[in-house]
Amino acid sequence: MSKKVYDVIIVGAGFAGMYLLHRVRALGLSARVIEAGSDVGGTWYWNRYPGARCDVESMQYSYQFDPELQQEWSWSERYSPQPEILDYARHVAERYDLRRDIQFDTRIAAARFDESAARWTLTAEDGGTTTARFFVMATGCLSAPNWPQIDGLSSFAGPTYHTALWPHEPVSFKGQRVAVIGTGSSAIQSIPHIAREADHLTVFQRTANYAVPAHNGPLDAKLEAEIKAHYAEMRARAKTTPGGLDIVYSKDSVLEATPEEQEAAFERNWQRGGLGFMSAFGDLMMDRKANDIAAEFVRAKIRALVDDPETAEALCPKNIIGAKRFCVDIGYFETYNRDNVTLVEVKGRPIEAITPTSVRVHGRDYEIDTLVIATGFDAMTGALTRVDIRGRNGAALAERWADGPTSYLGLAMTDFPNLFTVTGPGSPSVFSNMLPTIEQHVDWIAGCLGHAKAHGYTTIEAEAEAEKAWWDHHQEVGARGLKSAADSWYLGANVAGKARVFLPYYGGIPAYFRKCEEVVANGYEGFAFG
Ligand code: NA7
Repeated sequence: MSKKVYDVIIVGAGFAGMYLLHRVRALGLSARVIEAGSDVGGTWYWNRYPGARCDVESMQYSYQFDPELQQEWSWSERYSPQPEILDYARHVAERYDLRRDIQFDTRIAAARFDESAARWTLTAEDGGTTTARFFVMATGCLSAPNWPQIDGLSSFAGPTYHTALWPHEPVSFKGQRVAVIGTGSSAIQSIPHIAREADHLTVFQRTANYAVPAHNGPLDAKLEAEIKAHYAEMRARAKTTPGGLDIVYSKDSVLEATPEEQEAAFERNWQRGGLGFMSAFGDLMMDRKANDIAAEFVRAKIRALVDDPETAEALCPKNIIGAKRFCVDIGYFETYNRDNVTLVEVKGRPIEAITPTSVRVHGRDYEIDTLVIATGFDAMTGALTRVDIRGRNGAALAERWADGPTSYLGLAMTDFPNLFTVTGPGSPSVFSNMLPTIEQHVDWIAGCLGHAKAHGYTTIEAEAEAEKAWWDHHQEVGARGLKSAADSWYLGANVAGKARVFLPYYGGIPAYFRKCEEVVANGYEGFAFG
């Protein structure tokens, strides 16, 4: 690596890292992006399993910082498939000439803050180092794969694929007996594809998940033209909603609605499809009785879609709808009507072992040729704590966060001067449409770097009191309603030994964006400059 001292090192060349590079260049700062993959795209570079696609509608899952970019790009489907989103990322890299400042195939292992020089030095796995004044982890919320702890996993003799680390070469399931472990979003997207190709597919399900149909199809040209004619208005409307999506959220109570009104509202949302299903009523995530009504509507749909009543019942989630990440599916439940698909429940009787040729559950061996692991991520914190980050006085981030993270606005941490995180814990991040949220964080960070440059500051650091006050508020908001009741990755509950702490900010986009703006308006309140 180069011995030059940069103004900014950015780790990650996903949508966050790419846009930040563009912004810091405009400030006249020198920057280097370091990326573990061989190309741009972040999550869309790694998650290339069959059926991978965005479950936010394409017209909303795109950059808005450049009106020309937003006008010139056309999506082919209502929900973009992964290869098309990756093409979009590559187009952005070309259009803004980003690649010349990105170093690919380099995974950062450690970062040290040198207090006397007020600089960060990053060390890659290959031993190379890069030094800069400022350091930004643009490493994504869902990028550190979570491997299940199952005896014998590494002894399996056939190919093993993790959905988050899918090979770049084509994978064929023809003539194979395949096992999928997990039934989260990645599994729900990939299972219909694998089932169509494999000889036999066995799905090992620990927790059934709620999914609403995508009703995907070619993007309606008239709709595209209409949105493009009023893109700015749509983006502005989206910023007034809790999740940053242009969806109308009802304030009505489901408990006060008649059964006919309930059915009509849920059916309307079911037919529209997608993540907006829970917008039908205002109290679905506040009251268990209200939530049960929505849950029962989806269970009835699952029972109608799946022929075998026993399988249908096993596929019916019994937990709070919307507490775990909602899924959007294309033919998922119908897949269980195929003769070559078997569902095996492993709730309360975990997978005992993986042998060289089988998955063993309750003393029975399910013989397989190929194993697909769809067990998700060490979400929100994993990509940050897997790098050995040492701040002031050698403070180690992973140690500091052993009992759960703390952060000021999901942007910065006390004792880690000049380090920013994009969509870090304590920011709305995964509770929102990620691309606009990334842009808001990048804009904020770029603004802060510009402020430091203009005033000749060499250090910026979150103040302990401000960080604590924000974190306390964030935890208090997270405990409201039903979101915190489930064992979800939003709380770190999916990773063995991980502290159970509410991670994404649940106060909604408008309140969060307002807070970030107020901090700036008050002279970067809660930050100390040196
Ligand atoms: P998720 O949503 O975390 O799903 C992981 C799945 O794997 C989930 O069904 C888990 O069951 C299951 N799991 C995890 N460990 C095991 C073991 N040991 N045995 C059986 N089953 C297991 O990850 P995804 O990749 O699907 O989606 C992540 C996000 O990416 C998604 O929400 C979108 O935002 C994009 P559990 O529910 O923990 O019982």
